Amino acid sequence: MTVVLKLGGSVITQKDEPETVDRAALSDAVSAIAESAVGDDIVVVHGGGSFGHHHAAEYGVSTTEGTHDGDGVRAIHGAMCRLNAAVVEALTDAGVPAVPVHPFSAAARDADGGLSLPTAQVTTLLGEGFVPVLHGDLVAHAGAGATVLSGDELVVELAPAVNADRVGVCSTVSGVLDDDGTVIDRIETFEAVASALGESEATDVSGGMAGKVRALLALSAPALVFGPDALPAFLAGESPGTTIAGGDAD
Ligand code: IP8
Repeated sequence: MTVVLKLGGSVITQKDEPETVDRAALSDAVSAIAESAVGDDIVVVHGGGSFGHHHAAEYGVSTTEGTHDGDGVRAIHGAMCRLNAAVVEALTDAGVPAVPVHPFSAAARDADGGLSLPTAQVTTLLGEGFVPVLHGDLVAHAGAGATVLSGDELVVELAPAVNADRVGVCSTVSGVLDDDGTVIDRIETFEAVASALGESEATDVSGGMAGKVRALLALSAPALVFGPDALPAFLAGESPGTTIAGGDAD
């Protein structure tokens, strides 16, 4: 079984404290991964939380608004590398053969925003028994300098590259929520949930749940969106939270 797991930045960091890891939450996530890493091939991707987003806001950088300021690039990428080092270290301490992979060093966007992400490094590391740990980052962007590359975009690129059987998105909410705040059990088409998710978000692949759902529907592997408490269940092969059925090219 090959699994791509995204740990949301707001799950593993303290959102309102710049560059502060939520040690208890990270430790819980790491314990769950350490137990399941024995049997599965796992690629971990983590988001920015109070590391990347804090600096990205300071320099006005987003997935579409870039910067040519080298100080800004170093600040944002450097913060993400520090968070990545903390995640890799925690996994290592738990006995997981985790190794860092930094997307900024390899990926690029063309002038239309199209992402090119070499993945041979990740597939090879996985084949050699490592647990590659990638992170939301900056990416060289033709015509824009450097823009944000979100962990969600990485998940969507990586899942087909590693032939993932399952994709997990561990976020602070317990799934994709309906209008009335109930977790939607299963999503098969975007149309079925568009009104609940809000059309305005639908065009931004990395912003908001609508963009996330749209991108995950395009994968052939099922993707599950769930809260931190459900991570052990997901890694045990259960289906907590919302299952986004793969195969919808919409
Ligand atoms: O939290 C963002 O990654 P995300 C990374 O997955 C940066 O959107 C650099 C802000």
